[in-house]
Amino acid sequence: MKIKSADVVVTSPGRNFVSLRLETEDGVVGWGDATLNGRELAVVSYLRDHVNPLLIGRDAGPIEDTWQYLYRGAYWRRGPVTMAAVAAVDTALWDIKAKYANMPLYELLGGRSRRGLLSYGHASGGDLPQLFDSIDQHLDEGFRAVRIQTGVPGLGPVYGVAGDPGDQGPDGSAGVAPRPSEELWDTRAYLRHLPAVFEAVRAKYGPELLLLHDGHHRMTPTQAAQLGKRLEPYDLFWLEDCTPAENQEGLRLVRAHTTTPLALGETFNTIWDYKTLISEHLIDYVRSAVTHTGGITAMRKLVDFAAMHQIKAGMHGPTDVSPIGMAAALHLGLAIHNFGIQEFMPHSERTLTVFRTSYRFEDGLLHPGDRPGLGVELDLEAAAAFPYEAAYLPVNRLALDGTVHDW
Ligand code: GCO
Ligand code: MG
Repeated sequence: MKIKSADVVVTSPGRNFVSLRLETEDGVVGWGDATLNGRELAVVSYLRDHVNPLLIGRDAGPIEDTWQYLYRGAYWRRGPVTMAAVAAVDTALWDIKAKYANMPLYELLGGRSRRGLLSYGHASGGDLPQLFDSIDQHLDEGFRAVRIQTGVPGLGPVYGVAGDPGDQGPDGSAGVAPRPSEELWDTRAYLRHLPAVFEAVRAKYGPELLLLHDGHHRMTPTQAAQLGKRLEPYDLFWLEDCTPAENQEGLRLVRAHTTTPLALGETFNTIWDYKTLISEHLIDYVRSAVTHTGGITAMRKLVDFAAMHQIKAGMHGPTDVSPIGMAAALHLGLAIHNFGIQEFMPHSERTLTVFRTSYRFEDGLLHPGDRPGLGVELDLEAAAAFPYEAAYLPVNRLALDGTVHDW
């Protein structure tokens, strides 16, 4: 079960994806996702120049040992580039192990804990009629939960709302190079506007529909506490990334003032980033992706730690997580007990001509499928038709005076 080859595949079928392909001497192939939106080539180099040479000739079996070897052995720990690279190796090794066992990965992780994974889609609109159309479309597709984002009166395009130049639609941000687009922001205008949006949505759709919102790190703890309080009557499933939370203790203030459930962590990359948030139960859902948090091995430890504090998994699933990373989340989410919800932004048809998936979405639930391993194979020939395109995520500035702001 020795690793014979380790290769990085970069492809841009509408947006950039970085994938790691490991092959054992007896021809078993494992795939890992190493996509770090807007900084893709840094991970490519980390893998190609520093990690892959260490993998050749190494036994594919001892996954924990390889994880520790790459994490501790580098001396320089943590960080999004390192952890995306470690994640890709770890995920590819789990894919290989499950293929050897001839089982879908979730079986190796303990077997299923549920029929499928509750998932939420992104409903958005510049104004209420557009938002309602988008919600209706998601309901028609079978979603039982929707994330609600809208434009803010007086502001231009807002990230996360359909039509925004830096939007996370299926074909995302590819092509916005050579410079990030810039958007203008006004937190007070946003705070005045958002409660009325949720009031209108609840009035139209009733109490059952699960509603989420992403604050995208734009508030201070005080502003987040105000928003959480004002949204309480609308019974949110969660309010996501209300602050950047690098200062984990800041969430104490938010928590003390609102019972709106909080989700956080899509930009975090280790369990340490959550230490205070989890041990003091300052959040309700962990948002990390397998892709950005060191793989299945590390994500499993994180969700087990969260479980001790009644905190659930709500793994990040935007289109910049590749279908390989999405499949990894689905296998893990199916197996663990403390699963909460899975974000699901379907990839474009073009992306799915490169990544051959076997996961499915039925009646609002996602299922990873029953093929051995992750159940996703990358078609190398199809991938080669879509070379890398430099692309950036947008940058946010305050409308008042142009100060760079969190986004
Ligand atoms: C989400 C996110 C994404 C991120 C994107 C950055 O909740 O899905 O906030 O839209 O902004 O993944 O690369
Ligand atoms: Mg988010």
